[in-house]
Amino acid sequence: MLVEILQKKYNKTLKECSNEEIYFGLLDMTKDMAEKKYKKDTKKKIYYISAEFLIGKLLSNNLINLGIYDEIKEELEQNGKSIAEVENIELEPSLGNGGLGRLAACFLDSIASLGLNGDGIGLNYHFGLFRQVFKDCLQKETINPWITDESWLIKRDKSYTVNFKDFTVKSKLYDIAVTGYDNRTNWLHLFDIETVDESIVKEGISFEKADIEKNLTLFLYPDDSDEKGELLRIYQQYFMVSNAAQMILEECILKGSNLHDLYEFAVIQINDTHPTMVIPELIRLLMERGIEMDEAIDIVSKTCAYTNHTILSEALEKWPIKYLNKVVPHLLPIIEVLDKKVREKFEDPTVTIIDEQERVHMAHIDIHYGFSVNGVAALHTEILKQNELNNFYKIYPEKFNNKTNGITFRRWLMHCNYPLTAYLTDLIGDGFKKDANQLEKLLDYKEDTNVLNTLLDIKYDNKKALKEYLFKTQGIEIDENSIFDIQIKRLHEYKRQQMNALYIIHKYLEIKNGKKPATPITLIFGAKAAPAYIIAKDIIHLILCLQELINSDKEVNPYLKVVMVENYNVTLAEKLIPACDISEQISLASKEASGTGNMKFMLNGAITLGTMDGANVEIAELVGKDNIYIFGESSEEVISHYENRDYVSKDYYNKDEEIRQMVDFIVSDTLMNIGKKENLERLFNELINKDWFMTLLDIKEYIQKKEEIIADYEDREKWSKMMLENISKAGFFSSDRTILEYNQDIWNV
Ligand code: 73E
Repeated sequence: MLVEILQKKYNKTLKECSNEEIYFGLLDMTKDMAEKKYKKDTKKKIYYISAEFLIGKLLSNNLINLGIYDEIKEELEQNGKSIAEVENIELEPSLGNGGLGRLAACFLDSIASLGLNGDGIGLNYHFGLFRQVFKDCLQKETINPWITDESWLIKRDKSYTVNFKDFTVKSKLYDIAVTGYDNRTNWLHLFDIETVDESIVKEGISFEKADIEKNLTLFLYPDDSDEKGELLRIYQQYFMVSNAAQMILEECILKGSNLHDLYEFAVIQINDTHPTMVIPELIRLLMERGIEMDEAIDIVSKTCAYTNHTILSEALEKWPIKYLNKVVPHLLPIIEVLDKKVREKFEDPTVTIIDEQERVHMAHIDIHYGFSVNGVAALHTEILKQNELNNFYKIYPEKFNNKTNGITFRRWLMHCNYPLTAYLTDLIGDGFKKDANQLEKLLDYKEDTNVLNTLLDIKYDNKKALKEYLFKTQGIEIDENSIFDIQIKRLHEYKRQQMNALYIIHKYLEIKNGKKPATPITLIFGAKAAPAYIIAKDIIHLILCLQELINSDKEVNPYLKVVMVENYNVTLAEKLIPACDISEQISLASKEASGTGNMKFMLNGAITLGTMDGANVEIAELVGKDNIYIFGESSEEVISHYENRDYVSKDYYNKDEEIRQMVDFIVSDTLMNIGKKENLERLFNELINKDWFMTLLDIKEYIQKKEEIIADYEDREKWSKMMLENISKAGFFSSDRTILEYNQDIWNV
């Protein structure tokens, strides 16, 4: 079929086509096949609204899900072509920044793969999240264009009118097919406007924030450190949800809803608070269509469910009424009624929607006016119930439920780790591809030396593949015989990349003093820092300075190497994860709601070094304490430090010589000669005077545990057994399991 498409499109044979032509041929073919697998709407449908969908490249994923990957791979090989090179042509859509967006993408995959009728709704950001480049050991931001003339986007003939206070826009809709694995096709609906003007972006990623008609869908999370930036965020959110609400009502009416029964036709999952305005917007639209306000509120409350992804207070959105009035004044009368009703029913001032500072608490709207509130891992949900949202839990215990996150094994095993998938299929059959729990069959081989050795061999080959990829794409050289210790995630103080950096200093000083590790260690980082997050950027600066120092020190570099990959994204994650030995999951306990990287690493046979936080807790329960390396204070202890305000980083610094040595090194002449005084000093001061996320609290135990895991790496048999245990128990973290739970407890479609 591909041959015919290429013949028709380019008048060439497969052999004669360039990789680019083959890519575009496959694109046409796949889009066509996917469209044919679309099934008519069922009565009730899931709408997953999210500001982010970090979908990654789609070609291989779609070929796998359509069941033609092997066939195409072979056909290309027979004609002297490589699927990997064809894949390189595709640009990664940049529609998300981290776990929340990647989760949304995994969920869409599972919804379709389970044959459920459910679509995603979001925005078509032209430049998405910025592209990260390093210059002088600093992160710089540039645009990240990903939309080409021919792409996965399908332009639809659909448009809605969205009214803002001062002007009106007409939306246009693009769809991307979401192919289920051996199952139906659903859609990711991405809204955009015609008037966006890419040329207004000047140096880096700066642009005129006030010109909304030109910039509305240019960037994901434009810098919101000033008022204009915050207003733009509100414009984006309202544009997203107004389109969503109009589309949902239209579809439901078409299926026969009289709108009084909307909740029998639609369930809306609100992914964090970014889409919260869908609640007042739907109420408004129902009232426009003649439904009384009280009933409209009731209908919407039975239709919407909310997922909370974080307890970090800075991430819980609170929009000033003043700003909402500038953008969407027509929503305020509704929000005021929602607030009034809460005040009539409850005396507790902490559960109101509008606070004394005239700010609207978006999460409070979701909790009062949605029927379900879920956290994303067992510990996280407990913390929501007992601490962060306790006052709400006391009012609505029945609304709270846990849905431990998951990942799609199609992308995070079958696609990214072809050799392991093939080997597992040989050993235990391919049942695990649809029923991830069958990975447990691997446990039958836990004493089988042959199997254990093969797992080690596959890991080694993946390390070599990563080495080649990094050399080719980033000019970075690494040694496949070293231990690959990897920390890849958004850069944030609570994730404590700075603690890992302090470990590097510790190891560097040790090697300088003549204590050399048995096997060389390669520490790999990948992380983008939000453009306005100064300390996060300083941490990147520190890591890049250490990279430069260590990699050019002949005494140290045979034993230690530091690599920070540029522009970390899904494509890089797919190469890094299968090659990893040690998975760094070292957040301050209580702060990482779940984590999903931790699951991807485990599935690919990496061993976790982590705190009892987020889904690490569930990983530890599943694999048992002999197959994971846990350190650090517990979430209860950490929460009590915050309550009692009794953590003083300076005390840790003063009383411990070793800690002092590591921290002081940040501002040593050695590093100052490489890096920038301002950045290094700022980070140093932050660590000793504030350290809000308690790096120094756990650093000693961290170093100790890390030495232990590194020492255990030498025992190859023990290590491969741990790998096998981790792979076998990863089935629980399939997003198919998560989605079945969402459907059973929340959606009921
Ligand atoms: O622990 C992760 C979690 O695995 C959490 O930090 C992340 O969501 C993942 C999926 O559940 C998350 N991202 C955000 N909040 N939590 C967030 C908040 C504001 C803007 C962008 C992302």
